[in-house]
Amino acid sequence: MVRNVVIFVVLGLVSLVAAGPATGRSRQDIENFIQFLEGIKRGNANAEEFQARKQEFPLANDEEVSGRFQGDIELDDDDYEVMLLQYLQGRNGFTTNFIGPWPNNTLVFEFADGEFDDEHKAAIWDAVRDIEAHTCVKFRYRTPSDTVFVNMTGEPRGCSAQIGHRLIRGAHRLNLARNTVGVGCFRHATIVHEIMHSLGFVHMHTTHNRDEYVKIIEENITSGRENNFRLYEVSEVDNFGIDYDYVSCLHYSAFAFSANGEPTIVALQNVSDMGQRVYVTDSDWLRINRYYNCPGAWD
Ligand SMILES: *[C@@H]1O[C@H](CO)[C@@H](O)[C@H](O)[C@H]1NC(C)=O
Ligand SMILES: *[C@@H]1O[C@H](CO)[C@@H](O)[C@H](O)[C@H]1NC(C)=O
Ligand SMILES: *[C@@H]1O[C@H](CO)[C@@H](O)[C@H](O)[C@H]1NC(C)=O
Ligand SMILES: CC(=O)N[C@H]1CO[C@H](CO)[C@@H](O)[C@@H]1O
Ligand SMILES: [Zn+2]
Repeated sequence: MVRNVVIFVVLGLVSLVAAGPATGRSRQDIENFIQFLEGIKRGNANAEEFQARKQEFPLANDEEVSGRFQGDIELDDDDYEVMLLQYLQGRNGFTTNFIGPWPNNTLVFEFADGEFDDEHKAAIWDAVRDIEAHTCVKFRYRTPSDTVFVNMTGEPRGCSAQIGHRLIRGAHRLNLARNTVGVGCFRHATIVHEIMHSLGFVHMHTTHNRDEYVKIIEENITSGRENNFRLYEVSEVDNFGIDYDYVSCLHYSAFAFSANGEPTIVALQNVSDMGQRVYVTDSDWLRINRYYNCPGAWD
């Protein structure tokens, strides 16, 4: 079904592309890109696929092996079309169908029925309270009249979330594969990482000036995963005047999408802990405070 939708888009665009400037994309390139899109739309099909990916990349964080865009970003249906259109036009094929902050600095959420036990819920509340303690963002549990909210689920397919607030989504997705608290998707900084996606943030290593800070080792990236390292342009993401943060909970690990167990991201400065998920940094909190215009955030 997914394939049909995408193929339909391709057919619809063929005349447009033929009429436009040469794109330099071969038929094979386009087919590979469509496969990439289908893959990230589907994600891991089930727990087995997630576990297999984890075994294949034992040094990666769980959110890096969740099978979505950049590992853990769930795109909206129209994003895939935008990406393909861009790709056919010879551009990156990269979406920024953004999507704003939550109104009133308030993220509304609920736990989907039967997805989490009390321990999981407590761990998620801990992350929520930690964000509230360090920023002016508030969280509110969904009431029956709320139609726009984050629907938190625990499917065993990985960790993932949609970026930011978008009215037409209604129920926004955020998934944390059930695990022992402190492990996998249930590490504190990973829960904060996913909620930061819901609040509107993308990955640190995709910001426009990242090449000044890290080197991406193309030859070590799994074939077909190169798109996960594409950069957002200056017009698309804002660093809010905050320095690049190697230890941000939104920075990927050195081994993300490695084809061979060798690094794909190498820091250009002497840093330890890149890709850590043990703590949330001051600059992570500051980013939230500045995006949400919290009092004092720009002092
Ligand atoms: C934002 O706050 C105002 C005033 O308290 C309220 O009327 C409005 O419904 C709130 N909007 C949302 C989306 O919560
Ligand atoms: C939340 O997600 C679960 C799992 O996909 C789904 O069954 C449920 O209907 C969703 N809840 C809402 C209110 O959309
Ligand atoms: C890099 O940092 C480590 C740990 O702080 C230190 O031991 C090492 O000397 C540093 N290396 C360089 C080249 O600065
Ligand atoms: C297998 C492979 O291609 N490994 C490469 C990973 O990247 C480093 C740094 O460029 C190369 O030295 C390895 O050959
Ligand atoms: Zn992520």
